[in-house]
Amino acid sequence: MIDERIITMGIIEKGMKKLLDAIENDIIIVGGGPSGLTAGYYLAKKGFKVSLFEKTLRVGGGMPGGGNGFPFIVVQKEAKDIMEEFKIKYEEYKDGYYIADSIESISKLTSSAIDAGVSIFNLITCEDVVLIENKVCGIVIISTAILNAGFHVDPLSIRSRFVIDATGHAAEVTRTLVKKGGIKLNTPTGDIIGEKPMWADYAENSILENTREVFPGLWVCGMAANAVFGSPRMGPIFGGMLLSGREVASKISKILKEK
Ligand code: 48F
Repeated sequence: MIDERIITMGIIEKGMKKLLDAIENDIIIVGGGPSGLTAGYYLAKKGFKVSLFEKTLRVGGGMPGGGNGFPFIVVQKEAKDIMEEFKIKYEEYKDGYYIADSIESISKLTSSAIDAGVSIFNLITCEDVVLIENKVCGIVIISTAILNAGFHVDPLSIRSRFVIDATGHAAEVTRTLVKKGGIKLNTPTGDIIGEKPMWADYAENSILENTREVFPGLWVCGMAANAVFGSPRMGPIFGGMLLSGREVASKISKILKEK
């Protein structure tokens, strides 16, 4: 006989334990798109404790939708080795342009991140940061369902040594910090400069330089990095997202190892 009470107990116990384990982290990643998942994979593989929060029901961000709903992504040759690391199948379309199935791609990024040790939470929104003595030390989280219902319910706070804003075009974490913190970012204007119109080549070439610490404790990667530093968008070419995820992981790993 199947006992519903055991099913309930199992789910509540595991869910509580998972959240309790995420109160203290080396790195918190906000956003489960391609850049956030890639960053999480490389950081967890290095042995760091990583929790990733995604506000929607599923991870994937803009990747599964490919271009205009055609479920394919393009990746340039510079990111081919990352596709291979994740065992994503691809074919060469034209010299230096590779095409992969967008759903396979995001599935493999996700399962590799989980296998490497990233703890992924869906349906949780990061609505604020923990800012102590001018350093971002964590984030403030709330159930997306509660948030969307508009109820007046207080959120919960968790800590980390670094936070990565991988929220894509909206750069939501950085935007909240600027709005509420009254601080200056490490950008030429001290503010979020804002994403520029489409220019794939410039966008993909500037993303690695934009992948950096934008305020003590807060890093940006993926499309959030281009939005914060005022670079263009790039459309359904995803090499930059993978490269930026790996780049932020490598830069943060170096700092944490030196400490
Ligand atoms: O948008 P998204 O895929 O960001 P990315 O990793 O990749 C960008 C590309 O998809 C594409 C592009 C390049 O080809 O231009 O847009 O930079 O994933 C961002 C994820 O963050 C989640 C959001 O639901 C999405 O899945 N997210 C956004 N704000 C929050 C959040 C928040 N406040 N809390 C939690 N998750």
